[in-house]
Amino acid sequence: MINRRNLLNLIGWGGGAALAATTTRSLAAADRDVMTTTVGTPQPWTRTVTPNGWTLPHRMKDGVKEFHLVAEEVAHEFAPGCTAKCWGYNGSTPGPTIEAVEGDRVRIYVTNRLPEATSVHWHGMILPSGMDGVGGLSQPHIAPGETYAYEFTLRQHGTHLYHPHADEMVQMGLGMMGLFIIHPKDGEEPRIDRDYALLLHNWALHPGTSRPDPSVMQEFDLWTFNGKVYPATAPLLARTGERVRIRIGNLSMWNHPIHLHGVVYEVTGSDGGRWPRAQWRREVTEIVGVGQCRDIEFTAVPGDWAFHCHMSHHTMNAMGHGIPNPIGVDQSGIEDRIGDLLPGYMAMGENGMAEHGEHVAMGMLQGPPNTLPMMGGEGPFGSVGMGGMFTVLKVRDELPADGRGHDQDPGWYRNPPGTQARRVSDDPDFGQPFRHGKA
Ligand SMILES: [Cu+2]
Repeated sequence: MINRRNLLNLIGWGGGAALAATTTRSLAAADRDVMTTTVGTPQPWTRTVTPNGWTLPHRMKDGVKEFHLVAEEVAHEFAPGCTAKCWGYNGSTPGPTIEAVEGDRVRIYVTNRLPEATSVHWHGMILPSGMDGVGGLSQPHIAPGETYAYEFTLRQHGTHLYHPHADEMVQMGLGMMGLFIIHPKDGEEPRIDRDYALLLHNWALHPGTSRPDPSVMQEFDLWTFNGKVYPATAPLLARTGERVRIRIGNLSMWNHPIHLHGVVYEVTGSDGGRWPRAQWRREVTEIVGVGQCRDIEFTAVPGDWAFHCHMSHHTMNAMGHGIPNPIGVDQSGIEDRIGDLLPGYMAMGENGMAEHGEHVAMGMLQGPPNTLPMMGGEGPFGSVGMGGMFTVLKVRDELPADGRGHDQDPGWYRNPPGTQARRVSDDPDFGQPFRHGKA
């Protein structure tokens, strides 16, 4: 029987990795089939989908699941119009998601194709000290050109991470990190219909440059879900009534309050696995601290729902720092006077900053090369005015059932009659609202 798993075994790692990179979405959609046909009985857990990312193929060897990571430089696109020379694994940042099951014995080869030494730490995992991947402490560093093998048994389940513990300011600042998902071997109730995983990161990719600056500590330019900024972040799809889990890991330099519209979700797990029910919390915003993982679950309700970090600067692209604040400042005449020195100068920001995005979209403003507008993304009713850590959860009645159709973007939601905000007047004096201090 040819299925995804033994197909990948047949073609080996190299071909498998290339195949996975090009057909991630269709493989993800087919995962559930594979898991049921491979072992004869349905797996009691649901495979994880990594939006904008991919899952690392493995092969079985003498009962051990073998994976192979390659640390290397990658050409990465944050969104069309903005690329950078980053570091990652197997051709991408974040690296591919490693997915396994509690009880598995795993052997993970790490080949170093970087110009400096590295190591891989398995973040949050219970393992022998010598497999913990701290260069110099638990092992010699992996020199350029060398391959090391890590081998251990997975004694837990949950949302975990991997990243270097060698020159980590540089290596993580340039994008070396990935998700490591371990499913519970006995399954979980209630069962998850769609399981998504997102890794949070920040990048000091200064306007006009193409190499992230690893020395920056706070003032980042780009904030990403799985290495993408909105509008390049893939929407998360679900069918009405499905139980959805979103796993969120954070290896950035900031804590991120992650907010979902449309539902009150439950925070149900972390690196520590799916928590006992009594520990679940009902929230609409959950801080995912640096080095933490959080799982949220909810029942999908139809609509287009914003899913984003609630730090307002984290839903912006190409942040400018230290610029003067012109809000409410009369700039009349300034344009002509500065225009003599700087042809094409536009005095903006007097009424807020939304016009920046509009002007860029209209082609009136040309930013530095390789630099995204501060905010972007067109919705069905105009500019969404956001970038960065933002995406849309799209829930529809008509999506395929059973967790399928992760790649079938249904377009924008059509609000049923009577359920959409509408204009009732364009007169500022409309109505008799009470306003503090006004007669
Ligand atoms: Cu944030």
